[in-house]
This record gives sequence, C-alpha cells and structure tokens, in this order.
Amino acid sequence: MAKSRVLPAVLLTLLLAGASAGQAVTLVFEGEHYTWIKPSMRKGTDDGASQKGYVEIPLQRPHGEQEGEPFDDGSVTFKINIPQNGKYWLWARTWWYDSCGNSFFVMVDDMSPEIPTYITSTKKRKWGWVRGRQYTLAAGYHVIRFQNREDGAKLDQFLLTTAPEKWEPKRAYSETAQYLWQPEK
Ligand SMILES: [Ca+2]
Repeated sequence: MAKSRVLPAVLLTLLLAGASAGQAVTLVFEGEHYTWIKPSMRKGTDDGASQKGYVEIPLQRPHGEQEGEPFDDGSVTFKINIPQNGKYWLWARTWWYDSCGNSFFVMVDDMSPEIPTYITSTKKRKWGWVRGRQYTLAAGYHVIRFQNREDGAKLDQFLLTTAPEKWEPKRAYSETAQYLWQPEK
C-alpha cells in the first residue's frame, strides 16, 4: 500500500514542476544590443559581461557622493516583441560603482512618467542580478528604457520572465534576439 501511495505523489510533483517550467516565458536581452542610445549612456567591454559588452553611465569627475538629481537623461531604449500576454518580472544584470552609483531609472512604455521607477541593490563592483517590478504586458511591441539616475552604473543584460516571484536568475543567459525589434532593411 505504501508504494502505491508514494508513486502518485512523486508523479504529481514531477508533473507540476514540469508544467510550471514549461509555461514560463523568459526573454533575455543584451544591454549593448539596444534599439536606441542617448549619451551619456555609452557602450563598454568587460570579460565578466555576457558577450563581453555592456552599457553604462560613465563615472563623472567628481563622482556624485550624495543622492541628487541625475546630471543628464542618458539612456538605452529597447523595442521588444512580447510573444504572449502575461505578468513579467523584470531582472537586470548590473554592476554598481558604489552606493551613489547603484541604480537606473526603468520606464516601460510610458517614457516620461511622473514618478519613474528604478532598480537598485547593495551589491557593488561585481556583476549580479537585480529584480525590478512586475509588469502586465500584452502580446506585441513594447519599449523599455534604462536611464541615468546615478553615474557609475552598468547594465550587461536584462530579462523579462513569467517565472514565479521566487525564481532568481543565477548567471548570464543566452540572448533571445528574436524578440528584439529589427528595423526593416
Ligand atoms: Ca552584455
């Protein structure tokens, strides 16, 4: 009897795990493969970054040592094609200079919101993932912008995923360039 009870429980767990993994949609974009860029945002290279490329708000001299207004509105903007309706968590793979160089404004579709949201974390001077907000996105084209909030902030990749809130990215992932809008040639 014990055997027959255990087996269905294991099968059910496997089926549930398979179902949730199979349904999650994850889109991965390289920061340096932006659609549009506005200085002072610029490209950089680093062996620790996926495809050895990133974009950054370069350090200023003097570097801002206090929280204040950004010195410009440099940004990268991505036009992407969401394949299916869903609630997508935004994650960004970033490198921060210090606690006054550890954030980007993030705008989704509304490029001049009254209160823009931003991403930040305390992880400094190494590449790592930062979670942003969850967005409800309909299938079709959307624009996402990362904009200067503090100098010394770098963006390697970002991803959008319908995986559950508890899921965390662990490394850099292969780019899903098919979801990035391409201008007609
Ligand atoms: Ca990259």
